[in-house]
Amino acid sequence: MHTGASTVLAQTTVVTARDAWVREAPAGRAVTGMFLTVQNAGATTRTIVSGKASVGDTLELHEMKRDGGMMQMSPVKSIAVPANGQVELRPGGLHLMLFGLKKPLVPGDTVRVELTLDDGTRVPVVATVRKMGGM
Ligand SMILES: [Cu+2]
Repeated sequence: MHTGASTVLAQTTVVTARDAWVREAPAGRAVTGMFLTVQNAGATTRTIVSGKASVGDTLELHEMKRDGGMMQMSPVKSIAVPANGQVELRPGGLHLMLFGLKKPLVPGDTVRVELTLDDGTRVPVVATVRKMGGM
């Protein structure tokens, strides 16, 4: 049986995103957090160096750290995605921050984000907006 070009692996997608969600942003709120799991099926550790979102002006990579009893949030330069592993971005830890939202984000909305890796690869992410406090 001749199957022709049956190999559908047109893309060499090694780093992929899953379970992506964005915290809802009511009218008047121009900043929100985004959370997801990034998987790396490759043998080389990759790092996320930047990203952009369709709904906002800028995207920053952040982490939450406990600083003497207080949770403090600060930008980080990059987020490593270990070889043959994954990194989880979640509330209270590493996360993405969207700034300059152009309109309110309502639960159920879809947000498209593109992450850029250290080797120039772009990782498309489709995230769903979830209720505030719905973790
Ligand atoms: Cu943040």
